[in-house]
Amino acid sequence: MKVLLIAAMLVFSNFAFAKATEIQKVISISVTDKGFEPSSINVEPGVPAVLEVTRTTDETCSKQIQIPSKNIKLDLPLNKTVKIDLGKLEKGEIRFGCGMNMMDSGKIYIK
Ligand SMILES: [Cu+2]
Repeated sequence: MKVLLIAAMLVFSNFAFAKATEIQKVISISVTDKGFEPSSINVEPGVPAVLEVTRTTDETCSKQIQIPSKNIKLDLPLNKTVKIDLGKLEKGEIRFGCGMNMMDSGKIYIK
């Protein structure tokens, strides 16, 4: 009985994992000498999303990315992709910007 229960749990967790990875939305942006590209992104609500950010230039103040509404501030190493789990997106907007939260910025529109 115990074995059956464990087997059932394994099957279920594998199923849940497969489903979660299947519907995950990946949003890829770059930091270039023009800023965040793209800086305006549209996604549908209700989907777990991951933001992948790659800085490809040193000619920018955006050596960090900041997402104030999620209390996120991360270093962006040159030419390395940084993954940020945004969780399930609800209707609205998520603003992101450089480490100083100044000129370079962009928005994810969830609608
Ligand atoms: Cu800046």
